[in-house]
Amino acid sequence: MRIIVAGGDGFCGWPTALYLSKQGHDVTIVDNMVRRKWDDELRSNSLTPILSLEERVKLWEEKTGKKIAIYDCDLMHYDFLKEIFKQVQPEAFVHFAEQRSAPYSMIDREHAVFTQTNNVVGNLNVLYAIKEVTPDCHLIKLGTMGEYGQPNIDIEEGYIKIEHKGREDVLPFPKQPGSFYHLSKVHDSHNIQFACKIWGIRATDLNQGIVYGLHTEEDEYDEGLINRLDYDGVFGTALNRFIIQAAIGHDITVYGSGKQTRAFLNIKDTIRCVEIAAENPADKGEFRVFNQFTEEFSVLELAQKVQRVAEAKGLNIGIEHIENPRIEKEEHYYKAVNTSLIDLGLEPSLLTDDHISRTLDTALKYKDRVLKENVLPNVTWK
Ligand code: NAD
Ligand code: USQ
Repeated sequence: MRIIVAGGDGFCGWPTALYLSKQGHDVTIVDNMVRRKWDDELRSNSLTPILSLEERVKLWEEKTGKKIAIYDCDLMHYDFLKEIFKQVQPEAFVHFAEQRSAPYSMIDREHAVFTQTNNVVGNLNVLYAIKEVTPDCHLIKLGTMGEYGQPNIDIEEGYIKIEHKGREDVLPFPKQPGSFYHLSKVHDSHNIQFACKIWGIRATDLNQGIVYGLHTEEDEYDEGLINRLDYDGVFGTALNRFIIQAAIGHDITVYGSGKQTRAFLNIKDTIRCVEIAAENPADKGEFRVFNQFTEEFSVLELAQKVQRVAEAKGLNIGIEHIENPRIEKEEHYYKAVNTSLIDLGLEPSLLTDDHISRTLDTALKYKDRVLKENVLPNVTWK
């Protein structure tokens, strides 16, 4: 299958591109390298040293004989994007290419406006390119579980049957996102649903939970293929961040009580879910929503797991409950449905101590690269 992976230089996109290439797909990466520029802006870095995208794909070809084409293109530049669609004629477009940090979107007005413009307009351009060039192309869009927020009822996969004043309908599940970033994903979902309805586009919105992990089978070919790993207070996410904190001997930063519960999945499952979506495309005009996660944990539970695994390696790490920089519920009900991808063949890689241990070993290997001043959060919602 001819597949474009937009955002293929990023944390989810790079291992997905390698995996799909290994499976024999004809993969093209579209990315404008802006994630690397945000590191410069924030004076931060990836824990793992990463090669340039050109060097990465060259190394992949040397190791496997498989070619991945790359375009340094901003999805905001419609003419260039449309030209790429004409040249590649994609059958699937996997869309990871957005600003994905909630704290980054909450820094100030400029960052909120940038996040929503980059994400919403970029996604609209993709929808128009599909409509104008390859109307059969399946859009596989990365959304987020955070679109739903934490309602006091079970979270369904995209839609809920509502009975109201004696009538009933199946309607989009209510959205209560918790940052301007998460809101951008809600706006994207609405735009995609509308485009499916009016133009007959086929789309799958993958409402993904928090991704943890680093290694996949594909990075075993060479250390130079290693993925990026974020740890700072802006781009680092709960579990990975805690493992890196343990590696540098920093107390684990639990915001508030840590009773906040979220949906999680291993990066290996991210790539498999995208493959499953590609192999089972949505129908023409269908706006399909899958909840892409495998397990639910509270933040404190994860901190305790990391503390325990670190202790077994002789690292005594504390857990610090710091004042929550976000405005979010800390005590809440959380239960979400995630059966669609499992019904289509996903076999979850559940979180084990071994998994935490392996990521911790890599974090220990690169711990001297950590810029310690970036570990505590410095963006608040207030
Ligand atoms: P990332 O920041 O590591 O990668 C995103 C990539 O997209 C970067 O390489 C960046 O340069 C590129 N990009 C951003 N805007 C672009 C634009 N306008 N044009 C071209 N390229 C652009 O993020 P990630 O962690 O890989 O996340 C990928 C997607 O998955 C995002 O849409 C995110 O919202 C979603 N997601 C991520 C997680 C997670 O835990 N990482 C969880 C749920 C959903
Ligand atoms: N948290 C801590 N300590 C930390 C970091 C985070 O307690 O050091 C808490 C936060 O307060 C929050 C929870 O952990 O309650 C999750 O925060 P996060 O930064 O790990 O994740 P989030 O901001 O939700 O964003 C990440 C990705 C985003 C994706 C989202 C999936 O950056 O791209 O959309 O996870 S979800 O959470 O399902 O919306």
